[in-house]
Amino acid sequence: MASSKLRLALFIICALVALAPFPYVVTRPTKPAPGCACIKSHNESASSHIRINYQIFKVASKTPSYVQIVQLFCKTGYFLSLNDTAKKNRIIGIVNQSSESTFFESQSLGTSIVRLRNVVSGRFLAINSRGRIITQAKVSDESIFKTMYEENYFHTFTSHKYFKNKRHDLFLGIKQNGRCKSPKLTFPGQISVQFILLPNNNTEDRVRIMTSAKQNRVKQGKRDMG
Ligand SMILES: *[C@@H]1O[C@H](CO)[C@@H](O)[C@H](O)[C@H]1NC(C)=O
Ligand SMILES: *[C@@H]1O[C@H](CO)[C@@H](O)[C@H](O)[C@H]1NC(C)=O
Ligand SMILES: *[C@@H]1O[C@H](CO)[C@@H](O)[C@H](O)[C@H]1NC(C)=O
Ligand SMILES: CC(=O)N[C@H]1CO[C@H](CO)[C@@H](O)[C@@H]1O
Repeated sequence: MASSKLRLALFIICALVALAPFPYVVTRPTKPAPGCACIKSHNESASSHIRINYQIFKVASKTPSYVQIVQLFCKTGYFLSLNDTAKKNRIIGIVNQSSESTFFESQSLGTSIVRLRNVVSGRFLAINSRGRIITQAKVSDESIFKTMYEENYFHTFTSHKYFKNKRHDLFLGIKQNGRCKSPKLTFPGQISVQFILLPNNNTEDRVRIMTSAKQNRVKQGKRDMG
């Protein structure tokens, strides 16, 4: 009698052990990211989906083969512009076509591969590893864009280094309110990502812009030194 009770007890214990999931697998809490503010980390998970296009290293030529001064007019009605007095969101859309801040050097690095350098400030347009539009003082991989010629004279510009799902899906764009569109929220075919390139053929204009740009950079240099 006693031994059958013992056997039953053993059986129950064995069954429990066999059926119980490994507690350390199930109950181990997910590790919090080191030093994270939780709200931030929630949205930063979006940036972890940004991937690198390893073909970037095929961009052989680092010196542009061809340079042209252009203005980029977005289908939403704005000229791409760099406001270098603003600390954040330097890239904006403005409607004043005469503003010198709308002139960009389009530096060709190969077929459909360009850098866009704002003439007055000398800064390069770029998309960073978090999928945001930024500007940079120095040349880097992040300022390389692939440009595609779409129908009806429109061009698009996508990050050559980073992508979300498939290569070249982070577009430069200006929203209906003149602000930059987050490249992570862009899709081909949206009107906000389509630009007409207006080449500036006026030599006098060009010289004037370049001169004022140089003076600006000298001033900036002095400011940085002092
Ligand atoms: C540029 O930025 C400055 C400082 O934020 C702002 O006062 C000015 O209105 C901006 N210019 C344009 C054209 O948005
Ligand atoms: C447009 O930009 C030019 C050159 O910076 C400036 O002289 C003109 O006043 C601006 N026009 C408007 C409407 O802001
Ligand atoms: C500027 O030059 C391009 C080619 O170099 C030409 O197609 C275009 O018509 C010219 N634009 C103006 C306004 O002269
Ligand atoms: C807390 C926070 O900033 N949430 C935002 C995360 O990003 C999405 C869009 O990707 C926004 O809609 C949320 O407001």
